[in-house]
Amino acid sequence: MQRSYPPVSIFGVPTDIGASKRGASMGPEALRVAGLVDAIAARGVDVRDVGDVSGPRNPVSAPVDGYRHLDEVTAWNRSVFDVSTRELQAGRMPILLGGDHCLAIGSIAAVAAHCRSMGKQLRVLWLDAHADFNTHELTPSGNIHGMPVACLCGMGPTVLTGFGGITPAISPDQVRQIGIRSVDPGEKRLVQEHGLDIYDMRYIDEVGMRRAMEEALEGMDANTHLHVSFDVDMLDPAIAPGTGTRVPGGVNYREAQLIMEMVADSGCLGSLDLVEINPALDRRNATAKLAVDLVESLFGKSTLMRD
Ligand code: B3U
Ligand code: MN
Ligand code: MN
Repeated sequence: MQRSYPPVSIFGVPTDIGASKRGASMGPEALRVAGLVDAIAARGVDVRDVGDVSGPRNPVSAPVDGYRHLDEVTAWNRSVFDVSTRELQAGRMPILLGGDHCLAIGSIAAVAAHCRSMGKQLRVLWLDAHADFNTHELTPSGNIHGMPVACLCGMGPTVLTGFGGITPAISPDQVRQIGIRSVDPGEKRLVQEHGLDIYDMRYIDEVGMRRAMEEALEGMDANTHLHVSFDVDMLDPAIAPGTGTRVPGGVNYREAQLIMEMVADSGCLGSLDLVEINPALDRRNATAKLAVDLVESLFGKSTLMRD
């Protein structure tokens, strides 16, 4: 099926400010070198690379009150929020090239505000090995890339929960998480308390990716904006070694393709984060190349007769 997509704006956010391992700051260039822009253009999409957002350097400091680099994380997310908002208002689909996953706070807050102003429903598909639902009290690391979903749901410092003027930006019932296999003990309790809809690896093993995705996408319609937040550590480290917090037993190549194809079939894709690629840990840019391959499927490229 030939689908039409809105024009796309790609922007890089070269920082690893929310992580403790360095290197995700090189992610945007790795994705460009792997041919992301041409791959999307080849799908017949009007795509523009609007360049990189800038922000403070990484001071590599210890957590304070449970947060590492809170001021810097706030500054980067403010810029992400502004660029995402600008592109959405121009009628373009923002694609954020991270950078670490803390940046989803700004991008999803922008999408949520935009959906409110347009009267659209928002669904967030969170592809990750981790639930990213920690708070400053629960976190084992102080790393804010382990907290974005909680911040978006209103649990976090006011500087990170207020983007877009409405707190919380989203509610847990708008989120579906796929690929989860590493949740900290306190985080697990919070996830359960808030009823987060998690399709963990055990569930995927038991029922298969097709059914998991059908359930995750259930209830969407033509008025739904689907935001995909893709942390590459969802993928099995055997195929995606270039990421900072590798967890064995992840999503395999075929399952990942199916996720992207089913999102494409929904016709609802409205925005995307591509985060946590760490070229310093990669093998010959394999993880960025795989991400580009998967993005092609997200934009409707499929095998055989379907595209
Ligand atoms: N849950 C752990 C590990 C983690 C979360 N997200 C990433 N790593 N990338 C934490 O530090 O919060
Ligand atoms: Mn993540
Ligand atoms: Mn992760």
